[in-house]
Formats: sequence, C-alpha cells, structure tokens
Amino acid sequence: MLSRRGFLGTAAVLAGASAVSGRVQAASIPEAPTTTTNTMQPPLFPSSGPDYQPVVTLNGWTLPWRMNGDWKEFHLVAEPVVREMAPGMKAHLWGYNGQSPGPTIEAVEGDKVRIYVTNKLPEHTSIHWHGMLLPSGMDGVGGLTQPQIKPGKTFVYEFELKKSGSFMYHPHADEMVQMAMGMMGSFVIHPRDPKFMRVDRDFVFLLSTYDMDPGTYVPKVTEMTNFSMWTFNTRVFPGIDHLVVRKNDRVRVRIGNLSMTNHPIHMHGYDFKVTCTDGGWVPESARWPETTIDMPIGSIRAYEFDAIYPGDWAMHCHKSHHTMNAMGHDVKTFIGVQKRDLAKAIRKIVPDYMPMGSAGMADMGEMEMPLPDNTLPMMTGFGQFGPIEMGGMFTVVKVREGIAANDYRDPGWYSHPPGTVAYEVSTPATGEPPRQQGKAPNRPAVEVDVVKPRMKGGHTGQH
Ligand SMILES: [Cu+2]
Repeated sequence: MLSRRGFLGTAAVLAGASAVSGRVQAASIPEAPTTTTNTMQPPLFPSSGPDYQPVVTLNGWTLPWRMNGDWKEFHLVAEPVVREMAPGMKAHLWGYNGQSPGPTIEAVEGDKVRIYVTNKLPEHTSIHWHGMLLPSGMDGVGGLTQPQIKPGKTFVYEFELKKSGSFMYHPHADEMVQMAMGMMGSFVIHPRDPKFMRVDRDFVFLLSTYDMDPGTYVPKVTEMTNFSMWTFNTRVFPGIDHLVVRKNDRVRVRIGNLSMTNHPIHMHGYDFKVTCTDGGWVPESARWPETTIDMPIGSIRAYEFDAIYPGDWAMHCHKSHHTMNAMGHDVKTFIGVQKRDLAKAIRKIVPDYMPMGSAGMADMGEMEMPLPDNTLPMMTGFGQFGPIEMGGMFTVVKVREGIAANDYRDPGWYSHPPGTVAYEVSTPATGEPPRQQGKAPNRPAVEVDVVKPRMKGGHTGQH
C-alpha cells in the first residue's frame, strides 16, 4: 500500500564522497515513501543491525529507511494531506508523506540518523525532535537553532540516537497553526540490547484534537480550548484501530500527547505500570500500579501489562466529552423536560422536528439522524450487544487466545464463556422501597432545612 514517490531530484555529487563525515555526501536524496492508507500497517522488522520488536502505529505506519554507510537515512515530506477521521468524515490537514500524523520513525539506540525534510507546504516549517538528546543546532527550533525551511526547500538533520525510548516530532515554526493542522509523528528508539525491556507487542499513537464544526473540512487553527474532534492518531471512534493482543503477550502501549489539554487515558480489565516517559525508562522501584494515566500535555507515557485476561476491554479518555464527536456547542440539556407538547407545536412549522434527549442522550446512539455532509454522529458505533454510544477517543483492546505472534488482524467480538455476561432478571412487582426504621443509636437527629430550588426565569423544569 506504500507507493514510491520516486527520486525527488539528485543532490549535487560531492567530491570525495567516500570520506565519512557528518555532512551529506549521498549521491541522491533517499526516496520518500508515501501512503494514503489509514489502517494500521504491519510492523516493519529490521533487516540489519540489532534485533528488536517493531512497533505498530494505530491507523498508521513506519517510515522505511535506507542505509548509507553507517547512516540510517529517512525522508519526510511536509505537505497538505487528506485524513479520514472515521468513515464518513475527511479532514483537510497538513502532515507528512501522505498522512497525518506522519509516519512513525523507528531506529536503534546508537544509530546515526540522517533525516531529510522537504517542505511542500505553502509556508515555512522546521522539525523539532521532542525528547531527544542531540546537538543544539539539530533541535529544529526555527529562528533559534536553524533558518526556517522555506517552501520547496529540503533540509537535513543529522544526529546520533543517544538513548532508547519514546519520542515525537513536530514543527517548531508557526506552531499554533501547524500543530492544529495535524503536523506530528512518533519516533521510537529501540534499546541496543535486544533483551532490555523486550515486549511481544508494542503499540504507539498520539493524542491530538481539532476544532471542526459539523459539515466543515478544515480545522479552525486559532482555537485555544474549545476543540470538537478528540483523536487517537487523528482518528475517532469507530474509526480507531483495535489493539489486538495475543493472550499472555507482554504488551506496551506508548501514547504521546500533542493536544492542548490533558487526557486521563483509562484501560479496562487490567492494572498496569508506566515504564517509560519521553524522559526515559522508569526504574522498577519508581513504578506504581494504575488503571488511568493522566497524559500531560507535550509528553509521552508508555505503560505495560501481561495480557492474561482475555476479553474486549474498552480503552478511552476518561473526560466524557472526549468520547464524543463534534456536536456544535449549542446543544441544550433537556433531561427531565417533557417536550411532547412543544414538539407538536414545532412540527406545525418544521414537519421533521424530533425532540431529543429528554431521558438522556443515549437515543442518539441508535437514531439515524440526518447530518450535514462530512459529519460524524456525535455518538455511534455498534458492538455485539448494541450501540456503543461513543465517539472521539475510544477504542477496544482485544485479548485473545490462539492468535499468531505479530498477527494484528481484527479477531471479531469476544466470545464470552457461558455465565460470564451480565444478564437481565425478571422484575418482581415492587411495593414501597424499604426504609430504615427509627434513628441510628447514639446519634443526634439532624434538622435539615429543605430549601425550594430557585427557578430560573419562571421555568420550572417540569410540567
Ligand atoms: Cu481526553
């Protein structure tokens, strides 16, 4: 599914190119592979150098490289892209090599990397390598450590990977716009010792947010707080890949937060420990059990667990508005309001009018509401028992017996062993709910003044 962009042009052949130095001496710039695929691509196993278990990127891919002497060479192209956030909705973003986020870069501790960056955006850019230990002039801060990369130009970054761990890349040029437009990617450095912190499955993705009104295609780049699309790797439920895991595998999940708010990422069914941040590996003595990791802004957390409990386990941001898709912020709360009479009156003017949400909003998960083009339902998606009523930052960790190593294909919904699913009982006729008789012993009675709730503008909230 990867296509070859072809050679982007031959750089000037340098005299004495056999001498090893830190300068570019390649006869040509490496190809820049590109893809328009937005499903998880298979892991890219190393063909030379130390062995490692490659990562898989949710709804993403790893950038192929080439060896040139002892340099590992990559080529990123910053450019406008179209990203499908979930079937039915496409966003016009900026990204790298055909997608947003850009491809994951993978290399090994001690590698010397040479990363070509070609700018095909309408404005200048740069790339900062978040969390890396490198020479100041390779840090990618436009104006501070290098000139900006003008449209049509190619720059080269060269540095040695000093330590293993989880990192990211993003522009440090017109950042507010370029990050709001989706310019970012993951950068994973594997330990030189193949046995150190080895896992069987290693997932990576970024948290990012976009302000897109229903029916629009381009995020509003000036938004500071009021985002509407909450994404794992710029995908929303039900468009986010599931994390398919073989029972008893050691699993790592690396999450980077390049959004403008924190996200408490919660995984069901397990407890686990953070083993790595963008600062490095966490010593064993400093880890504590968690079921929710509050992801700070501009940082990475990787957690690990042994996949001993089979099942379909939800994994999501615990801010409930972040498991919703764009709704427009003027949706009113109608819980408790009897809208039947109102609806009758409105239908005389608008025949299709349908009152919503007087019990809650769950009915929206099931209803096929007419939506503007390029708009996802606010809450949607179906599981084996019915509507899941989610959107945004929600996916499923599927732990299964009997799948092959490195097989990430969707195994379908979990087949629950008999007697292990919550079930309905026939409801006995109920009388008065039981009440505690008398006062609790040795405790003084408390007089409570019941204050009538204040009514707003004469509206009682009930009829
Ligand atoms: Cu969140």
